[in-house]
Amino acid sequence: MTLAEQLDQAERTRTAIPQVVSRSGADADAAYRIQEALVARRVSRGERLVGLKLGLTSRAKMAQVGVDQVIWGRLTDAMRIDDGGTVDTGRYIHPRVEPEVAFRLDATGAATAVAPALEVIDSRYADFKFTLPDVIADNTSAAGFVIGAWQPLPPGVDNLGVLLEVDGRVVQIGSTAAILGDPRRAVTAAATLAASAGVPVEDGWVLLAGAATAAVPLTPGAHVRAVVEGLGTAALRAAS
Ligand code: 0L1
Ligand code: MG
Repeated sequence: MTLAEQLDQAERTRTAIPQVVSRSGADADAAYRIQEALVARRVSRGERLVGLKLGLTSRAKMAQVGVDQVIWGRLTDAMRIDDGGTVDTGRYIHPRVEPEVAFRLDATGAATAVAPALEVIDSRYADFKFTLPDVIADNTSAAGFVIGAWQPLPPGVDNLGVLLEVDGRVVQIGSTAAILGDPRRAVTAAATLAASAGVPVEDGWVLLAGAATAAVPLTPGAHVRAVVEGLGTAALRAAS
């Protein structure tokens, strides 16, 4: 089996695997090619590319997983969860959830709107442990996302308070400043990364700019909400 097939199978069977990509000697460039092949398998099964994500854009996230570079991945329609919708954690291996800011992009890669968001991440590696090439090949742990109501772009989004609530209790506090210093930098970074990878951005694509805090485990029955100052909320419920 190729490395992309092993990651695909891990996701589909909800079975964690060892760090096969770094063990193969793949570097970051090779890992992005594996990611492309992995997502192509999803597309060949009928999923549609709907956007991009940046990962590890904050120090909190880098410290949480011990990898210190910004990385990017691909979002498909199958990962979308309605705002306020319910998700079955049985779809995942060991899911975590984190509060984000999302941008809607036009075909030039420019942002046309902004929204509060939640990202569900789920490493396909045992114990959520990986190196840089492993996590890149694993499509940056992408698993699910919720977008709150789109808002017109305000003059600044660089220092908005962010809360992550679980069952009405605040479990993480952060600021959008944690996302590359200003989440708008994610828009520029994503346009550059997509162009260098030959990925044409489509009008209406979503960009998950990155998390404002560390991620927390997504457990059955949990009601999770991201609150972003001035932008509103994005929420999901994990089925019990
Ligand atoms: O969206 C993210 O920041 C996740 C990147 C991959 C690392 C992780 O699984 O936490
Ligand atoms: Mg994220």
